[in-house]
Amino acid sequence: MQKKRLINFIQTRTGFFILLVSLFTLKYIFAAYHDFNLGINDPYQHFIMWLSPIGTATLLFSIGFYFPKPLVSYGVMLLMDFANTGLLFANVLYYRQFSDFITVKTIANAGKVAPGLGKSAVALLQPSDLLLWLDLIIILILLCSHKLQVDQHSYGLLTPFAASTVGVLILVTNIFLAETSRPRLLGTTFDRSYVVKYLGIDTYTVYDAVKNEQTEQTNRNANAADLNKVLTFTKQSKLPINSQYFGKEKGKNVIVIHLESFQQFLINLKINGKPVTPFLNSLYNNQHTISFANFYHQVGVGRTSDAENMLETGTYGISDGSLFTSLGSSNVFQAAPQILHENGNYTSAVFHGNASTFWNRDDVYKNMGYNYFFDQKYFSNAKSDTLGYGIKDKLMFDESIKYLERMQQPFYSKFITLTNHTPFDMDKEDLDPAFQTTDTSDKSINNYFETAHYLDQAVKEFFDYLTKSGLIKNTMVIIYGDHYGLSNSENQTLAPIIGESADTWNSYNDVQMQRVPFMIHAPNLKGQIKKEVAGEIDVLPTLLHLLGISNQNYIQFGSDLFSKQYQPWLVFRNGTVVSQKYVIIGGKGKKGDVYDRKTGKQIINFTKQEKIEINALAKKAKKSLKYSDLLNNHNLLRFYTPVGFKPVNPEQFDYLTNYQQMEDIITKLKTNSTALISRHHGTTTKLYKTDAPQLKNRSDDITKIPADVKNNQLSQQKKAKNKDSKK
Ligand code: GP9
Ligand code: MN
Repeated sequence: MQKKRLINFIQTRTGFFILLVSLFTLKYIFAAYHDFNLGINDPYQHFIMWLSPIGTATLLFSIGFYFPKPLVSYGVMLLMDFANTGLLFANVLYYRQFSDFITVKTIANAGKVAPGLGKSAVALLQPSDLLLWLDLIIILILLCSHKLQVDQHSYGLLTPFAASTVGVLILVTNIFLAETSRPRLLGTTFDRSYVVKYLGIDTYTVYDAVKNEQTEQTNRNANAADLNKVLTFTKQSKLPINSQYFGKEKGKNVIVIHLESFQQFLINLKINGKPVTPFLNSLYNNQHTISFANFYHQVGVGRTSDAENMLETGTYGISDGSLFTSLGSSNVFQAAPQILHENGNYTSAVFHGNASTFWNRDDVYKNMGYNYFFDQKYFSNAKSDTLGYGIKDKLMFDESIKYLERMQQPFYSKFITLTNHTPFDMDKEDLDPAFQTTDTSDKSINNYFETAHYLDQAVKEFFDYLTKSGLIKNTMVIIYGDHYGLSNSENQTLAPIIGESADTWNSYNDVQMQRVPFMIHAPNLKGQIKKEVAGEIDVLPTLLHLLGISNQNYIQFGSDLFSKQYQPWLVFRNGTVVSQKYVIIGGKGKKGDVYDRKTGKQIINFTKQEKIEINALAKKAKKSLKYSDLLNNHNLLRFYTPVGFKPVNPEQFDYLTNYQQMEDIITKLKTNSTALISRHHGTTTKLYKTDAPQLKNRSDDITKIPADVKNNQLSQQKKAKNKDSKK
């Protein structure tokens, strides 16, 4: 009886419509679990994902409902279903190949990708794909054979309208739930897969199209005249070189160690009588390290990606999101990897244990000219080896060696650490029993010292390897903290631990907490601790000059810190300005409050001279951000190619075959190969010593190349196993 009623219901137009929506939803949920790696890890997220296809499918299919003619109405509903299934199917195939979702830009550039994809498209098909089309095939057969009747009633406008309204309501609920689970999901997208996870493929596609159109619109409104304004402005920051430092590290390898969430106050800090970071302390004071005591991060909401952007390009992040995710796929970059490639034949690589899509790195790095990107896929994904965003730092460094030693020298390589990331969790086995952390009411603070201590040990192990392998002799190591780890709301609890008072804590102290380490270490450098204020924006010009590459023709907003004419000042992304003399609070703080930077005293009555200086600084800072935004938001570098620079062709990079590419080059170059493994006549991985407990009783050799890396089969299977590695 029940069955009969159901069949009768399906024979109505409303029933048919609900059938299509339900079947599509089921297919979508199947694909989401079977084909995508969305990192869904709590029941609430599962629920949101199930909901995500319903709103848009209801809305789309309801269009067919508005047509009065029964056949047309059914036809349009089916057409919408076909189109929506096609979009899902295309994403499934694309994801299998690229571990990413299709963007509007990808579609626009389909011509460039299609030839490669075409060949492999058939190979990408799996029997399960049939499930995505099966419902439509059966429905068509049933309709054609009249087993399923077309409802001949006329429905007017009310029912279709009700159907669309339900669709809109579900969609709004979906967006609301997504925002509660992941605040500012759409405001500051950091990963396409997050948008898909919470809002589904359809909403993601519309969102991406709108974003793309906004970018194009802005680009259309820009012209070369804007570029000249930027060029004129950045000329001011170009300072005469200091011959004592210019070219001092010419031809050397460069290793950048990106210390996640690492703040300067950790340096030389003791907790319960023990230093938190003994190794970094020793490096800070090392006779061959130039350290900066007053180096500030300048990131905005793009956090890590903003820090990376400043270091790679010498331009600021944007004011309203992450430049990497908003503009990184489309903008033209003149970034360190390509500059070094063109001026010194450097090979470049990034090592980072998170998924390649995070912060849109897979696109951005190609546009910057990075030869290789070793992401999550290249590292162990055993449960005990990963935490939070990805592989634990000690293992990341250890497992990187087999790749690093295969890079042709000189290389420019960046290691982005992860373990010291909020909420600073650690597995018990990784804790150092000899180090006792604080016991404050704030768990993050207590945890922070433990993860920082762990990171310190990881960096030490890596340095020991650099020394043993001899790499240190021809390498310049740059170490920096990307941004704060503890937020301003935690500073008062932290105050007594760092010898400050919670009662007198103010915005000046918050600004001082934004200091992060910046150290340059090389055997031929004379160590010193510099007191001048500086910021992340200054790293690239400084680095280029140390390598003997003039930054004269590049558009960069920072200055060479070693120039005798360096004027110490910097601006935060929120507008706060720091100079040698002043801290001028901007952004959300009490606007305009000015402090004496050295004493921390607020300046209330300004002398005439102070007023002039402060106004000039504020004006310069504002202009600096303004012109950087003009440059980046309008993609102005497409109008400008400096002498000696070759624009990057991102198409030449394929991060799925890094290992094979390096091997091929070594084979081709034979005795001319400059890779460490060639020079050393064998692997150096055995020189790496770590106390990581995960490796103690492991029978398989972690230094071995994983089979899928070796055979270039880095793909779905490995990713699928990796479900819990995302936040
Ligand atoms: C993610 C890692 C952390 O891959 O770089 O990013 P953050 O949250 O610090 O921006
Ligand atoms: Mn970070």
